[in-house]
Amino acid sequence: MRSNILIAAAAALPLFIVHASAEGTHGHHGASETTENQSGEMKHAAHAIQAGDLRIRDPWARAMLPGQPAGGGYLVIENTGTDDDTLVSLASPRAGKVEVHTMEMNNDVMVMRPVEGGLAIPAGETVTLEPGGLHIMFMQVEKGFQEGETVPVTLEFERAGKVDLELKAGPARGGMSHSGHDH
Ligand SMILES: [Cu+2]
Repeated sequence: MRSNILIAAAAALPLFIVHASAEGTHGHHGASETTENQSGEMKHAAHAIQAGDLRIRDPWARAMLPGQPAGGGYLVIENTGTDDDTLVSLASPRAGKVEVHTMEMNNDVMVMRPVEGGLAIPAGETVTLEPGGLHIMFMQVEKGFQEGETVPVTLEFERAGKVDLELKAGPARGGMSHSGHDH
């Protein structure tokens, strides 16, 4: 699984993460978005939002550390219909700018880039935004997300239209409270 390869690669390297955005490049050191435990301990209220043919579930955001200017958000989008859709834009009152980013290794550097032209949600497929891979990036965040609070975000899809969601802020990076598979 591709994201696991990225995680493994990231764990083995001193990380330097670069946001390659349209407004220029800003980078930050640290394990941003890459150290999430992938084994699924992060359980969320099993609620899903239906918008047209799209089923959106497991929305959550990462609580942010003091001084952290950008935060990650994650969710799963399932297209149960027969028409492709596209996530064309995102907005949140908590962030000056919200984008969908890809994350990949490029010459030992973890690079995040905005998805150009919108994020395709093909008919019959499920697109997962998760730590280490595709993610929602909240940028220009004035007040960092605190664990336990909810972060409103509006997704706009080409076909399904606007969908309002709340992302519950989970533990900050490095502060994962789960320590095993046993609940
Ligand atoms: Cu990002």
